[in-house]
Amino acid sequence: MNTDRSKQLFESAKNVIPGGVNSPVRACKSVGTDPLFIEEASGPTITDADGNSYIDYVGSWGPMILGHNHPFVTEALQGVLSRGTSFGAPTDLETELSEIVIDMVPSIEMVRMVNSGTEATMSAIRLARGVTGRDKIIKFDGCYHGHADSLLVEAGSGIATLNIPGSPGVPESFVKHTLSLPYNDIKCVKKVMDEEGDKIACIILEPVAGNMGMIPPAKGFLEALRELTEKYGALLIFDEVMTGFRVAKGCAQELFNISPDLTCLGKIIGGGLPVGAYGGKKKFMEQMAPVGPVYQAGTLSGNPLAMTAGIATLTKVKEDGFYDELNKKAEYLVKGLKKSLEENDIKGSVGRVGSMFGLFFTDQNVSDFASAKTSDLDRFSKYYKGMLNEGIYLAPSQFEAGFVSAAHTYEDLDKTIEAASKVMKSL
Ligand code: KE4
Repeated sequence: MNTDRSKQLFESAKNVIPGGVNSPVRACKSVGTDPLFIEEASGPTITDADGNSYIDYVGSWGPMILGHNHPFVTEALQGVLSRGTSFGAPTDLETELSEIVIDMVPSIEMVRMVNSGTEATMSAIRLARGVTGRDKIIKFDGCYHGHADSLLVEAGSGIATLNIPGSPGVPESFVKHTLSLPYNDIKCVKKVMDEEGDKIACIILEPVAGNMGMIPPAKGFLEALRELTEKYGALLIFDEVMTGFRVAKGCAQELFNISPDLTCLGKIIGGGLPVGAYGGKKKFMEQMAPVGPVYQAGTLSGNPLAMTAGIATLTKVKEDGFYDELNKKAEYLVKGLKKSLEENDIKGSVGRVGSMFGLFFTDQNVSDFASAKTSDLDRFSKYYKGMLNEGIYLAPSQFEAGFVSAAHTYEDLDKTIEAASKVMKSL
């Protein structure tokens, strides 16, 4: 496959942007290749600067649940452009998107728009600390909640991929209040909460982990966190930046029937434009400035273009049967990927929650970051490169998840399964 143009563009980019990318995982370092530069995308397909097209399972890391360039979204954006791009003042569009989110997620009574998932989790944690007057927070190894200082400990996603334990530049004092525990380890959380639960402001987690590969919550794990946070007066924060409107219409909290105190959102609610959000019970959210004393702000928060893309996207996913149809496609793909492992006798596992899926090259049962790290990274990188050669565009890291969109056809899925079967033979 000719990727000369991408190579040229990468060389130029590296002169002016660190690593040539604006987000580390895009550099494809962990799979030992150079990134493709993308020219355009439409539906399930992404096309690089050399004109090569691929079936895309990254979907901009989750937002493109409708597929790329969905006419309902792009036409809405073309319409709102005529009003202007940003006012730094409230618009009806922010209320409209907030009302849709509140209607779809019962635990959210009030919501604040921000510009990224990082801002959403950072703000939710500040709110939890403000409400409880406590400093300590609990997160889980391998969960990634964006790059706010106090969260960069044992983070997943780019950190896991680049093997940066925490990160230079984050003072010890900024992370001394952050406890990071093994995901799905109820005994460990119970022990820590029994010992210092009255000092814990919140427990934050991905209800389905997607930044150490895809790992579902163990039976009873989410329930235990809900009980323990209630018992000790800590807030339970679901970071649903990835799972929100991905794994179910009402997010992971609907799927697992748990009502968190605060929820962080992003990705899909922006429909490909920069949006994050955090929300929850009014009694908590009204502690945020300008009503309450906890401060958070953002020049472009609630931007009309971003709101419009979010409104259009959520309007489509709300339609009857959207998730049933999408999840059937994901199930079909996962079954095919499982078969490709089995028929080639490759040690590995494939799983999904909704249309978010993951594949691990390990024979261990993967339930946390430690077991995820037993995966054969060399085999993963060969798989990644092999699939790319077959025209399948996957996340360039073992520690990421894949996403099926409503635009993927069964023909795309069959092509993907055939490619996987061919590539597995070569591993
Ligand atoms: P952003 O600040 O990147 O918008 O969101 C941070 C974030 C928060 N919470 C969860 C559960 C997330 O998955 C993310 C970001 N996800 C990664 C992909 N695993 C974004 C990709 C990247 O860093 O380039």
